[in-house]
Amino acid sequence: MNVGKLEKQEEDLRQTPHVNINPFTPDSMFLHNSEGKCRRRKRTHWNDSCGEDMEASDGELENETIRPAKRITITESNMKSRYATEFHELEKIGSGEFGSVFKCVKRLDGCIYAIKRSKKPLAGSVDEQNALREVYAHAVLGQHSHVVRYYSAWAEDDHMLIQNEYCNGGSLADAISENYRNMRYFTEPELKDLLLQVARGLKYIHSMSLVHMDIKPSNIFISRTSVPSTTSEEGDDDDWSPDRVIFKIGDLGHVTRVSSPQVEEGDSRFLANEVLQENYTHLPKADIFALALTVVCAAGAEPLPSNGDQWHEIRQGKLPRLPQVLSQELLDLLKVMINPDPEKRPSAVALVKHSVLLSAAKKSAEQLRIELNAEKFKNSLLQKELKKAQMAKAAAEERALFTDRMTTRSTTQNRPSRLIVRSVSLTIY
Ligand code: 809
Repeated sequence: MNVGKLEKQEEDLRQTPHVNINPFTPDSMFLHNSEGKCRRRKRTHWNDSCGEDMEASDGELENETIRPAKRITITESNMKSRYATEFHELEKIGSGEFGSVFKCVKRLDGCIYAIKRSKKPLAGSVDEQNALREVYAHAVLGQHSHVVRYYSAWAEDDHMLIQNEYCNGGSLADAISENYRNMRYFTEPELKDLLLQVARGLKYIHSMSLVHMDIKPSNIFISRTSVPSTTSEEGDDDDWSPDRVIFKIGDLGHVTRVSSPQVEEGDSRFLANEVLQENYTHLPKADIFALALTVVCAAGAEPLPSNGDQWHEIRQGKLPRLPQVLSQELLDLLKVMINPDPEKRPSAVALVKHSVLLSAAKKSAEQLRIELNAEKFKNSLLQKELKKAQMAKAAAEERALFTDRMTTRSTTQNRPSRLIVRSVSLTIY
């Protein structure tokens, strides 16, 4: 190799920014050949498939050669504590092996976020890879109404932090526990709505050639939004129709690619047998299996087994016993979703247009119509107010003009008329 060429390569390397390659972006998929080996390739753009506020997203880095070998690990930021500087901690909303989750308000924008703070994993460890996967997945799964939104991630103080959308209704697991205490269960329409909404989130995740791999009630978060009622003619602020419940898929720590996946098994209570057997040929259907059992939990089933005979019975396609009567069509749908043969389970695409869920789909369309009507109503009130204000202003001007005319008539001939001055200025205008 000649010296000039070597120098050129070194210069190229010096100028190449150290930026991680998100393995979940459609672009990076091309970087993996069929054997899953990484190839070097000129990249035409950076992270254009990520959502907004991605810190490594930099439109100025076009046509750069990527350096996959030199990966940026989760390193400590040089800031003192971004967490303390930028956020005000309101309360702890969860803790476990993974670390703690806090409800925080961002000082700058005044908005509330959920921030997970966990011990920084060892550089190069499996834990670090998982943590990075969570961030990569969030970055790609930018904005969908049924996937918890990601805002930022950073490392400091031997910890790593991830800032996500805050869902004000807690987790589905919380809602199920609360129901259990009150001897109440999700009703059939509520179960269909849950199934439809999570299936919509999964359809989106699967459409990006990714799989969640840890669908369960504690990873589904709830956002409650109130919409103003259309019934009140006065547009009374206190008149709100019941909450609209939105289910969102969260905790993307197990997300992996459909092809050449790196599978980190999720919770065994929701784990499909083929995944346990390390057969990864139909991973999206493992999410469908877990979704069926999630709905079963919401329907009031006893806590699911993590192993043993009952665990195997469920994997043979037997639904756990439920304390309420559900329609045969819904039971049949849940049953086919846990079919031992993953190919027989419906895809997320099939689920979102399934006839059994049509009523729920109609209801959510109806809900959207209600919200639209409420907005239209507010808009028409504002239009009326605006018209009133414009008319009042015109009347005031008319009155002023009239008063001016009266004043002018009563002035002496040799003084310039104020009316004329005014009309001149109006003409010039
Ligand atoms: O609202 C949340 N968004 C999250 O990403 C998240 C949230 C919660 C909540 C909701 C409270 O109303 C409770 N816990 C325990 C949450 C955990 C998370 C979360 C999960 C985060 Cl911030 C990162 C990774 C996994």
